[in-house]
Amino acid sequence: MSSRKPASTKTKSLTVKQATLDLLRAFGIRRVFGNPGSTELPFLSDWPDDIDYVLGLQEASVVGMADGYAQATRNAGFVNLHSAAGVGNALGNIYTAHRNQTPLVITAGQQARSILPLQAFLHADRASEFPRPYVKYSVEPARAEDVPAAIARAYYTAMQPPCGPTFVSVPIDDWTHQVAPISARKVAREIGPDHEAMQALVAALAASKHPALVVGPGVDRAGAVDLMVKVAEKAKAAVWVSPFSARCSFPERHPQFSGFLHASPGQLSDALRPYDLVVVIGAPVFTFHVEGHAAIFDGTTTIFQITDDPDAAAVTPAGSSIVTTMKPALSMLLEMLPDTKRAAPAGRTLPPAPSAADPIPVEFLMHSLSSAMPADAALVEEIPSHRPAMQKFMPMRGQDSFYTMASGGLGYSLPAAVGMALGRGDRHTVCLIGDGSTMYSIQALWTAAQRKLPLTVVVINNAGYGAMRSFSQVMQVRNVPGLDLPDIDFVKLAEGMGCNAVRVAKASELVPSLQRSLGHKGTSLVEVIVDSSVPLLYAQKG
Ligand SMILES: Cc1ncc(C[n+]2csc(CCOP(=O)(O)OP(=O)(O)O)c2C)c(N)n1
Ligand SMILES: [Mg+2]
Repeated sequence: MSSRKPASTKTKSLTVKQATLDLLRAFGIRRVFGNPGSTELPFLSDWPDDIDYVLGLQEASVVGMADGYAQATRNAGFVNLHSAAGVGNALGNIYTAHRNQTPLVITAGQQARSILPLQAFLHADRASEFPRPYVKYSVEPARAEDVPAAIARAYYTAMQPPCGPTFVSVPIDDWTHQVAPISARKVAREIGPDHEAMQALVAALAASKHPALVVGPGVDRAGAVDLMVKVAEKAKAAVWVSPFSARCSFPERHPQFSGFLHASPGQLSDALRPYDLVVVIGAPVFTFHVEGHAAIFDGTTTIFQITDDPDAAAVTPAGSSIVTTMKPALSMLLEMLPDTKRAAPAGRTLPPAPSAADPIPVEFLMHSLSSAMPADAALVEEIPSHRPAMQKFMPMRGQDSFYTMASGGLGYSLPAAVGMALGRGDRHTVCLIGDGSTMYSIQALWTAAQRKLPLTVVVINNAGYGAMRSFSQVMQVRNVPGLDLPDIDFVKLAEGMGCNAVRVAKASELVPSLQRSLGHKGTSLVEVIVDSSVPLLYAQKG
């Protein structure tokens, strides 16, 4: 028998709520993102001055903002939602946080334990199951006293690579229970690579005639872009971006930067055909969006993967995977790589600047925005049909410069940009977003305007779901309803929520409007009416 005292005899000196707030402070969490309801009131009562409650007006925006903020600050975002309905509204962006590998601790209110058996108003049935499978840990603690430890566990689990959201459902009457304080602990998160596996990778790189590195969001997420550049330069390898990379992990003006891989098995295989060795770093092998033959897996190309995600390693169809966090792996690679006599590969050639025209060509908008943005600005993007144009005309800087969602779920980037702006201090944030995408979580603008966040939202208005028009062509389907979005006035919507806003329909007005908006101290929106013709996505050339 253990001689330890049973837990119930420990000193009980504070409430579940105080213990939770103390944990947040110890974890360096100074903001809580939420939308309140009756089941959360005991948590929110007498709110302390040192923790900022960030109000979002719909739960998709709440979670999107927390995600952007967590990415900007590299600490878990803390979220407080309202029972089943609040979690339901949030689910799309919880899925996105899972795909983004963003650490979030999501709490939700629950009805009082005593009336749960009566299926009371606002109760959540099987609350911990609702956000699964997109949370790494999910619980409604068995006892009120277990809530702070559950929140601590949710934090450590969310922050451990592969990072992601976790969930704790808290009955309304738990917050006022007495509990023993719990201390925050240090949990080291880097995991080093297997030495033998790294030796095999180094040998393959040394023997390769034409190696390619395929970099994905994991590198930028780990703050390892500078290391990545050193490895690429030492290896004299071509550098490609993994399909749908949600962050920029390599400077896109670097001479070895070769371009973006398509999420099409055929096109990706064609692009990688010249290389005898492909090393995928911080990305899945590979994220596809359309069907096709992945000749890359036929056995002629040697494939290695460096990933912090054991699941990503497990689903990889070919080659060798090394499960490790990025910094130890890239440092070891840099140390072990021998100098090479290979000639450095020639990177991509950037196209000439596009010309102004009316209606405004999207390419001209991209180029103008890229030139007008301050050097330290970050871009948060959700422009499904215009990504190829952005990739051509807006070369990103590198570390912490570019964000989008890894999920494909719209309604992420506007609130994420608001959270990003909140986490980036004085440095400007730009959200580049389609008219359709803007409408999914439009109320995030209100939070930004209230707080006068340094954020410029550029809405590309092509009066519709351009990507769906384009996809209809790719899939050869006709007469699809629901793709046109006429008569949305983004200036009025933004002004109605307290933002500065302007509409631009003439190329001659574009640059001055962008400059004014980027210089504005606070949140502003520029609606740009563009040529509504759509590029053919997954076209063989382009
Ligand atoms: C939550 C969600 N609903 C629907 C879709 C399907 N979808 C993909 S792209 C797209 C159109 C987006 O329109 P817009 O933001 O205007 O960009 P455009 O395609 O015109 O460039 C839609 C509806 C999605 N990806 N996510
Ligand atoms: Mg559109």
